Amino acid sequence: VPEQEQREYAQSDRIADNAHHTPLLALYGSNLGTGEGIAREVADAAKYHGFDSQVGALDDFAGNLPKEGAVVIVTASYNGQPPSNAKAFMEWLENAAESEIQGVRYTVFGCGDHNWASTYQRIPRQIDELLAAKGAQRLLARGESDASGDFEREVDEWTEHVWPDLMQALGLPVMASSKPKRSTLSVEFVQG
Ligand code: FMN
Repeated sequence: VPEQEQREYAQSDRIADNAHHTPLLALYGSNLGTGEGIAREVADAAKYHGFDSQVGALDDFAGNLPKEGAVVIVTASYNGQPPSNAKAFMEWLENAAESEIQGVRYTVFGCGDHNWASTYQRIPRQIDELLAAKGAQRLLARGESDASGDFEREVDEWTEHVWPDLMQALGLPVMASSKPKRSTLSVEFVQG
């Protein structure tokens, strides 16, 4: 077996050994694909960190947020309103009973643009605040990126910190090498 293949085998073997199978649901509210791309990367990277992950649009989980594992929500805003695949989710969340929300463990990452000054990050902020107010457990403080700012750096920094921070918040052992191959992540991001 060539040395390269041996190394790859050892690598995937180590990942499988470390799998803890905690469920992780990455949800997006996205019209143009930025938030969806980030959520898909989160779901991919989650597998590397031993989670069982799934990805979906916020609207597909209106009334159905899981209370096991973690929920990572990535969303944009459009003139202060939810993206089209997050409208039903927002409506549900605004009216949801605490019993529907209690037990959910989550964190939010917002995609915004400071040129919409009065409604900058409005939807990620509202989701973060409504979930906390109704009794969900905020695992990590909300992150944000600004399409008219240093967008890529903000996304990269968040992506790098989210795994050790999330795993610590969930009481999971943080892997010695908890950094995914960053080159893979950024290649996927550019193409996504
Ligand atoms: N960003 C904000 O923070 N607040 C806004 O109110 C807001 N309104 C927008 C309205 C329009 C018509 C457009 C094109 C963008 C707006 N943005 C706003 C910026 C988007 O949320 C941002 O570009 C985001 O990255 C888009 O994500 P998506 O590609 O997942 O849809």
